[in-house]
Amino acid sequence: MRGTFLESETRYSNTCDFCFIGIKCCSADYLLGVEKAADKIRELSYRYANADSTARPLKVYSPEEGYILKDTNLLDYGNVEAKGLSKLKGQLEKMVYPFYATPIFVGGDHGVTYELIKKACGKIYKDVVVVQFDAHSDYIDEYEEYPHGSVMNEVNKLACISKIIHFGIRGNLNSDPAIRNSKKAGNMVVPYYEMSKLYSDVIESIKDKYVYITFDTDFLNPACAPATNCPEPGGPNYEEALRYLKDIIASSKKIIGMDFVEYNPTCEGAILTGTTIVNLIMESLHYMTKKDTTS
Ligand SMILES: [Mn+2]
Repeated sequence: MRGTFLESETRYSNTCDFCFIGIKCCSADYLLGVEKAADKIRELSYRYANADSTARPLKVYSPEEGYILKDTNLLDYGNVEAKGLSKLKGQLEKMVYPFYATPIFVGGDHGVTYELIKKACGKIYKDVVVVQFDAHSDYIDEYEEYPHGSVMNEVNKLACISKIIHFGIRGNLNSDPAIRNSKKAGNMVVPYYEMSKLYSDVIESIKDKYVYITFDTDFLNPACAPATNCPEPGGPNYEEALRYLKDIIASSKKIIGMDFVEYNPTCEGAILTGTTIVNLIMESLHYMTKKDTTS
């Protein structure tokens, strides 16, 4: 259907494995623009949709992996729209998507992730490990003032969550007390400069676990993803990000949900950044589908 992610269907079917859900929500005025992310991602995904206007099977071809999405059953749920986080909470509580589908939430600043994780866990999943791809720990203690910078602090209080892995943090906007508090709470801090050293520990700690992946755009090197509110110099490129996603998806018991946040299409470099995210989503869908069909 025109205008959806990869022209996918919007109607429910019992074969739907993944649900693309747009989050039109911005938690603070100084972050405005992120509520436009989901629709921009849909628009940019159009070039990968089938040229013959069929929704399925998706004929996205990669020289390395072949037809990556031919067995992927994806539904575009549409948007959840809310002015502020308390409204988002209400909207998500009302929202019903197929319980057997893995939600792929797209849009918003990082503040939205708390409600998204609650929704993805529902009453079903416990002992969930959150892998946070991010340049910042987002573990400061000021929820009211900086909801997107303290969101992981809140996530840590959720009963369904057993551990957070702050993956790839770097740059000079991090906070020493935040990192210390998170470690004290039993979480794992993986700075970018130690990623190769700690990588096997990361993979080990998610092995056979339910995992939720939250992907902040600023995790990526701004060379491939500049359109975000808090870009940080340096950091992983696209291929590195793909490898991490691939390994984490393969080692987990199941990915119970993903979100892609902090993309601001009103910033410079919106097409490049959005196209990078479209491809991260497509590849993640591919890795998850492959895992389902081989395990
Ligand atoms: Mn973040």
